Amino acid sequence: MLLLICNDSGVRVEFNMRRHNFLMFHLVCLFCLLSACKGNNTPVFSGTYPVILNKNEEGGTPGGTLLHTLTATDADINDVIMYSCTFNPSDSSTLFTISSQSGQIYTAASAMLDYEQWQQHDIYCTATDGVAVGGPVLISVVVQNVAEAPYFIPSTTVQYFTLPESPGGTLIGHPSFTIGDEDMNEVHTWAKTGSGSGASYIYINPTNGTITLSQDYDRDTLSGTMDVEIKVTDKYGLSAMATYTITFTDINDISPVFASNYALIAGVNTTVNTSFVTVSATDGDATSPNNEIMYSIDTTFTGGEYFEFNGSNIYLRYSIDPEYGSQWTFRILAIDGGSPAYTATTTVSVSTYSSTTATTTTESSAGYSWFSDNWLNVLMFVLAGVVLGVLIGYTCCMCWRYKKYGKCLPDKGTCCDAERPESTDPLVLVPPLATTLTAGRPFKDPYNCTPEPYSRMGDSARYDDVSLTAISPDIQSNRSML
Ligand SMILES: *[C@@H]1O[C@H](CO)[C@@H](O)[C@H](O)[C@H]1NC(C)=O
Ligand SMILES: *[C@@H]1O[C@H](CO)[C@@H](O)[C@H](O)[C@H]1NC(C)=O
Ligand SMILES: *[C@@H]1O[C@H](CO)[C@@H](O)[C@H](O)[C@H]1NC(C)=O
Ligand SMILES: *[C@@H]1O[C@H](CO)[C@@H](O)[C@H](O)[C@H]1NC(C)=O
Ligand SMILES: [Ca+2]
Ligand SMILES: [Ca+2]
Ligand SMILES: [Ca+2]
Ligand SMILES: [Ca+2]
Repeated sequence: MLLLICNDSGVRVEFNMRRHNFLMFHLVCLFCLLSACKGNNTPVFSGTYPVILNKNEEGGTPGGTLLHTLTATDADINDVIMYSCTFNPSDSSTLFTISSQSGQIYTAASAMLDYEQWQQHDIYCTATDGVAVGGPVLISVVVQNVAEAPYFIPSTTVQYFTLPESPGGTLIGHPSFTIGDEDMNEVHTWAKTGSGSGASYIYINPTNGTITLSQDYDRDTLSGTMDVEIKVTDKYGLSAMATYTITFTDINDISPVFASNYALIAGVNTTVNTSFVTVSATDGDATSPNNEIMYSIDTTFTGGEYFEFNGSNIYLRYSIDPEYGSQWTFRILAIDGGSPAYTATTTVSVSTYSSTTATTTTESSAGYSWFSDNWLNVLMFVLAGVVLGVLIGYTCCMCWRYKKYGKCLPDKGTCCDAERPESTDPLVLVPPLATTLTAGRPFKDPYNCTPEPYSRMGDSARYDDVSLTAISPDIQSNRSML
């Protein structure tokens, strides 16, 4: 009887055999030695496990990085040890490369650790000599988060917006990108960087990036294009920037304005078929057609057949015949090209005067006056005023005299009696006059007024001082008249 015991320490054979079985014994022993029953050692991992590796995600741990080298030993010197690993999660297998012979564990060349996807990869590895298996041991790769900047999808640096000139508060529009960010639980904040010509015109909602006008934008006074740089920042302070270029289009929000009403003077000799006035209006809008003006005439007025309107020019159609009127008033309309259109009107008054030339005048707010422009007119006006004043004064004087003396003009020779003071002294004449008068001395009349009898006498004579002691009847009658 043969008893074959195979165990780790070798082969022990106990037998109680018969000789004829001896050959059989040898064959069996040979078989045991050559095959399963030979003595074998199991590979043993050296080092301490589990191994925990903290590795940064993404670029923090580039592809091909050596993470760990497995080392197992086998007492059987000739045994070749092969390593193999399994992964938890199983998808992690694509992230790592294991060299089965060297036991080196690398990150895969084309893959990256991603904290946001898996925070930990457990790698269980065994070593085998082909018969016995050592392990498993655990290598844990713990992925560390790395802050990543937000980015625009699609990638962009400039955004364009177009909108009509608008009041403050108007929504400007939505950028054509969305924000991407690899980090978990991100919070993004929007802001202007402050650069760009339009920084003061834009409000950006800090939580969702909506942009609105912070104040009125008047295309009619501003250039129509502005830039504003915006920035979106994540909770780690990482940011992305883009420039918004905003274009404002002109809308028809301003009416045409006539400089003035027109007061015109047209004469019978004003040339027919030749413009005698050109009306003009302005429109404050920035662009065509909002600021283009078409003029037209409102023909619903009497005498309209006289006037032709072409472009902005007014013509006489026929020579003015004063028999058919001397005063016309009509309206000229200025209509801009916007949609809807705005209209302004001005009044044109035409009156006739008899002159060989037509004069046009405008009643403008600047206070232009044809009259004061002409110094000759002013001079004539002043002279006329002086003459009128003199006439009025003279008339008043006459009236006063009439009221006081009962007649306008004094009698001849008594012109100054009115001014003679009321004398209490008697007028003394000393006769005989003729004897005391001496030639060569002027006759001195204290009232500068010679009574008629004496003035007649003194026409050709010269007198010395005269004392009149006798009052002639003529003089007395004069005095009583006063
Ligand atoms: C952004 O937020 C403001 C105020 O909270 C809101 O009025 C607006 O509609 C939001 N915009 C978007 C695009 O969600
Ligand atoms: C003015 O023009 C009209 C039409 O254009 C013409 O019939 C008329 O003879 C012209 N008159 C003068 C005075 O030129
Ligand atoms: C109006 O003006 C245009 C150009 O100024 C001229 O060609 C046209 O003959 C005028 N029409 C009339 C009716 O005067
Ligand atoms: C118009 O002109 C003619 C000659 O050109 C002249 O004889 C006539 O007096 C003028 N008429 C008036 C009202 O000025
Ligand atoms: Ca981020
Ligand atoms: Ca991250
Ligand atoms: Ca306009
Ligand atoms: Ca406008």
